[in-house]
Amino acid sequence: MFNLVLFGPPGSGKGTQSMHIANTYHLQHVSTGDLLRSEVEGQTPLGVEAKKYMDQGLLVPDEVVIGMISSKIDESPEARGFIFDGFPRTKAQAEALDKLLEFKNTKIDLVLALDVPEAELITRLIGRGVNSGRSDDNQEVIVKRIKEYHSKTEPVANHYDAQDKLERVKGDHTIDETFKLLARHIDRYLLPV
Ligand code: B4P
Repeated sequence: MFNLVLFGPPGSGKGTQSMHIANTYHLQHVSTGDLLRSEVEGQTPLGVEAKKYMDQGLLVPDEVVIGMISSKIDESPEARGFIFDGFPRTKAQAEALDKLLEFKNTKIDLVLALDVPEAELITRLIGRGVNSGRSDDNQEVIVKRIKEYHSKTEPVANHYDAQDKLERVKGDHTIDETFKLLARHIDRYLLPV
């Protein structure tokens, strides 16, 4: 089994690249953003709670997200591996994921961190907001999400750097060019299917 974390600030292209990677390498795509949005859409108790945080550009509490991930992994026992998109986003989530995977006799193999300048992130997210209707893609909330990233999520990179699993990739190229840069790292572990 091969497990990959795609890491980066809001709008760095985690969701976009994860889909390509999941298709190319036959990995199970797990996006906490998508899972949370589907709970919000279904107006489940979890979704109603999560929406309060997401609409303000804040991270959803760790225990909510960690529980969701555990059941998602259990749904695909035959998977070739997982690509975690937007998770872990705090040190507590990273530690919980390490424990969870150890319990399932597996581990994170590689963490690819997308680097994109802040001005480009804001342009992309405002652009996405025009079409997506996402309530967290407006300038005021985007600025809060980037602030939340710097204070709570950036330290997760150190967690994986200390385990010698972190590779940084420039993510301000076109979608195809960025994918090629990411694939170079993945190819060292796994062949496309
Ligand atoms: P997410 O859904 O994870 O979304 P994101 O970080 O905003 O976007 P991503 O990096 O995936 O960018 P994308 O590919 O879409 O999070 C949303 C919210 O959910 C969080 O703020 C938080 O509240 C909550 N949440 C999620 N996970 C959580 C967790 N683990 N713990 C707590 N809370 C959590 O790309 C953005 C745009 O750029 C798109 O329009 C795309 O088309 C464009 N784009 C991508 N690559 C490009 C390129 N190379 N060139 C030009 N444009 C590009």
